[in-house]
Amino acid sequence: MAANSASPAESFRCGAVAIIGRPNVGKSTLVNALVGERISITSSKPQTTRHRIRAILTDANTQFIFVDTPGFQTRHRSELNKVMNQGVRLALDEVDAIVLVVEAGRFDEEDKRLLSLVPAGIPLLLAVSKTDKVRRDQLVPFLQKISGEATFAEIIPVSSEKRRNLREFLATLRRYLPEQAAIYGPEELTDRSERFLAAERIREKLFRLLGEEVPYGTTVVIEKFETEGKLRRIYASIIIAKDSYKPIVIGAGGAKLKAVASGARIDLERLFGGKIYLEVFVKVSSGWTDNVASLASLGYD
Ligand SMILES: Nc1nc2c(ncn2[C@@H]2O[C@H](COP(=O)(O)OP(=O)(O)O)[C@@H](O)[C@H]2O)c(=O)[nH]1
Ligand SMILES: [Mg+2]
Repeated sequence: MAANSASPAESFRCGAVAIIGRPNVGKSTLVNALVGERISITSSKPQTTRHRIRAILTDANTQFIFVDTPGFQTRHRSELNKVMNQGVRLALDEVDAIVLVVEAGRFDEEDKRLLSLVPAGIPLLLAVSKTDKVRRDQLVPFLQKISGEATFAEIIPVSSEKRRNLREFLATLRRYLPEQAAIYGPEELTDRSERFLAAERIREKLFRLLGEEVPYGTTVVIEKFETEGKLRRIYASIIIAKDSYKPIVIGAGGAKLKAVASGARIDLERLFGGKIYLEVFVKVSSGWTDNVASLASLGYD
């Protein structure tokens, strides 16, 4: 993908860019739209993303390393949320630029609080997301208003859904990256393993297919991941915090669990480019979201 119009003779740039913003503003959707693959999971529910994840876009003269972060968590006061908030802070320490994402037409106290966490000395760009949801005559005054809220190096309105302004976004961002050789190979899309991506994709289906509360008390671990030529055999457990979630996750006649597994399988076959055999089990681990030891063993760092 030609991300910008710089000539090939220009020196190569490579850098890491943290994508931050309150839950649900469209950070993961933006990262996926930029790299052209669904690396990071998304849903209409806040706090879908729980881990820092790098998604990499390499073209002829730039390597962008996007660090998608969980939004800064305010909704549930659990150990899990504490761990996720630490993750956002850590992400900010190791990047060349920071992109704060806000939703077109909305800038409130929560966004302001995030702004106050941004370290000085790193270029801060503002991406105004979901511009397809507002009228142009509403967008312009919003952009004017928001430019007074902080010193943004750039303000770029985008729509991930309509792929509006994404090339311009990349071309602008490129200017803030250091001149240096690529860190990742040209084919690499993420720093995360297939195992991690598989667990995440199952978790995405739980967020998309289950009601309001249950997804926040569930996680997914991969018990076994075997590769035989182009076939991947994946055995996964859905870990639930309460016994009472079990019938909800399984559904009548197992229908819900089946929908979760087949949705994840179809996505993963596309992402990995090969057939997948997927088996999913449900296990109870009481109160795992509040237990520091469980969190560590379930892969929350
Ligand atoms: N209309 C519209 N919706 C979007 C856009 N980008 C993201 N969304 C939706 O916003 C919701 C949250 O997106 P997500 O990327 O998970 O947000 P995150 O929590 O900031 O990572 C999802 O339902 C997305 O489909 C966009 O450009 N336009
Ligand atoms: Mg996200």
